Amino acid sequence: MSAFQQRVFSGVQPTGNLHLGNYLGAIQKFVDLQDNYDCMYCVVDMHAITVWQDPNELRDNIREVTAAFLAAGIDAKKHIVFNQSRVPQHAELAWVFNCVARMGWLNRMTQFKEKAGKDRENASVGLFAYPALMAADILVYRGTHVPVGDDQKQHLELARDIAQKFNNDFADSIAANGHADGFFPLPEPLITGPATRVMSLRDGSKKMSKSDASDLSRINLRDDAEQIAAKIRKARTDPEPLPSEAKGLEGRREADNLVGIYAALSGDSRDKVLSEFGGGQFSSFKQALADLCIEKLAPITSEMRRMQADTAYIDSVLEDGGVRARELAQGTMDQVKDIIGLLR
Ligand code: AQP
Repeated sequence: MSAFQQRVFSGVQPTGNLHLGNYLGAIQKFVDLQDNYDCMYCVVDMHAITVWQDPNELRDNIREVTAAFLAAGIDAKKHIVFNQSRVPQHAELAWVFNCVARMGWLNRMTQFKEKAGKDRENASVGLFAYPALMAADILVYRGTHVPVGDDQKQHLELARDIAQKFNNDFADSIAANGHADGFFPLPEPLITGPATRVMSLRDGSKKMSKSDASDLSRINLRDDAEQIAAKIRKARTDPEPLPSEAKGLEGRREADNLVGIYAALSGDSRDKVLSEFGGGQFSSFKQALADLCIEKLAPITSEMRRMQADTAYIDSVLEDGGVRARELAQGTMDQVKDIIGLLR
């Protein structure tokens, strides 16, 4: 039996173009976890500003992600939905973690290398320190489970390393403060199901991403039925018919991606999907995929649009969530200060 109360934490950045990858890799799982865990779902706006954001667009995007959470079925009364910057303890704990994490650890983060590109000298310090803030996001609530897409695996491992090093560095003080099993849990990534890394519809070697210059590469949660159908029709494939078993998808990245998307949307395995579509041509499979995608996304996207028009309601959800999150976060920060020897 773990000494830590189980708690789910995860976040989505309000950087525009929320897409099917964000939905299948993260938001859909957030919804499923609600029945079995206490959950905190955060619009991570302080992560967004590690890259410059237009202030008006940022405000809209924060509300859009919140609307997506609610429209997908997250219960903000039973669980906690809030935006990160309302809870200053995230930044406070991130500073402590900046002092625990090692330069070498952060230097290994592939996301920083990809996002900073060749011009590393010109990247923000925030972009480099991003994983320490992410560790703080989770651990300021002593979160134990983190549903994320596959791209966040390395950051989650870093969060575990930071938690472990904090527990080791301050072991005596932690014990003296009454914690027999360390102060921070080692948060577990929940990376499960057939769509942990949804790939670009134009290039099966790149993940579907908000910042891809080609809008055809992704299905946006803002897209209407016609746009979804057109993007799936134009999605890259190969000339072979679909295999009848999942192992036949090996080395066929684009086919694997489309079958994975179908499986995640229908709640079936790749094998089950291929038992229906194996041997067939892509054209009929794409039609079925477009229909399924529209059937699953249309109710969410129309509810999102309705909610986004009611900014007062969205803002009230975030405010209420912020109050409840701050109370929990302050409890952790008080203990962290006692453990590390800061007077309060
Ligand atoms: N393609 C994806 N497949 C599966 N899961 C994905 N996620 C993102 N892309 C995919 C998951 O969605 C959650 C929220 O992601 P985020 O907004 O915090 O940041 P991100 O990973 O940087 O998103 P993008 O779309 O890839 O943005 P850019 O273009 O800025 O790099 C996370 O759980 C993530 O794993």
